[in-house]
Amino acid sequence: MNEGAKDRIRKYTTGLGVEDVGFGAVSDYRSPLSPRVETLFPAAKSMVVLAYKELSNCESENPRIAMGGRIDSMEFARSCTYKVARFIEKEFDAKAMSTPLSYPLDMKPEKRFGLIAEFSQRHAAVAAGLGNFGRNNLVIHPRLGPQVIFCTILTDLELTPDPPITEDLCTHCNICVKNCPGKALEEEGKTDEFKCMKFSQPYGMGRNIRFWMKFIDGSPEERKNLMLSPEFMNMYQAGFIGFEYHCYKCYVSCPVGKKKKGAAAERANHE
Ligand code: B12
Repeated sequence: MNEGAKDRIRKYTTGLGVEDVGFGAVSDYRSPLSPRVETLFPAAKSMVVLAYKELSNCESENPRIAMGGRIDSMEFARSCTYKVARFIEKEFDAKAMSTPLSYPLDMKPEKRFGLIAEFSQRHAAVAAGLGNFGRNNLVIHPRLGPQVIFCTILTDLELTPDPPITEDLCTHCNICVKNCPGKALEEEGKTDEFKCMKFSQPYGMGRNIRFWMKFIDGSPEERKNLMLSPEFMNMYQAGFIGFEYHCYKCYVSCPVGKKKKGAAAERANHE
């Protein structure tokens, strides 16, 4: 029943176009900062982790094109996650809960104002045998590299965990460290969040706080100008999009999972 259930979930999931799926035991989930899974879903036994390959949009220097691709991936991911969770509930008479792909986040100061998730997707992916941490602090998938986003479904269904990947997938070339415009990866095993966000989310919370501080102290004329500034318009847009990412350098500079140069052209010539 167990392997049969896994096969059926895998077949359904990949049939939706999801790139890969891994199965992990809740008891193997070890996130140093996020709460224990039992506090979210006491009966949870297994994690079904879905891996979604990012489109090549993230390679574009144009931030609208890059973020547009991320929005597409996230919408696709959210819809598939819901479908797979319902499939598990209906087919196996089990309970299934999705976990947030990125937000909502707990904005309390002890959660570093939304920097520590309820559930760490990277640690779940590692436990489900989908990859391991690279020098860029991202989880590298053996076939797809780090350009993957993860989303996990928790279930009370007992599923045999997939074996963890023991091979080090990072080539330790340090290209990600050199390519980070914010110098956020200098310390091994730690992303300096604020240095990262200065480039990855230039219209996020930091900018909002600075903007509104300026607004509070401004004269009526300065306030009017601030409301009509591109800065405000960009913040407005980032607000309705949700988190808006402007930097993908640690993601796209990684050589792992990249197609060999000229492979596409060669394939096209053979068609
Ligand atoms: C908050 C957040 C951020 C914050 C803070 C990042 C951080 N320090 O965790 C900011 C805004 C800076 C950020 C940036 C980015 N993020 Co982000 N982010 C999240 C989010 C919502 C929560 C992460 C969290 O809870 N962190 C707190 C805890 C888990 O971190 P931690 O325990 O301190 O772990 C850190 C270190 O200890 C170390 N670490 C932990 N264990 C181990 C083990 C080993 C062996 C090593 C070497 C390191 C290591 O790595 C972590 C990074 O600093 C997750 C989604 C989610 N729910 O998981 C996405 C997520 C981590 N982000 C993701 C991505 C893609 C990005 C960006 C590329 C932005 C972009 N353009 O998309 C950058 C990459 C920055 C980087 N290289 O680290 C993906 C990662 C996918 C992947 N392949 O790994 C996630 C998983 C979203 C998703 N659903 O796929 N992110």
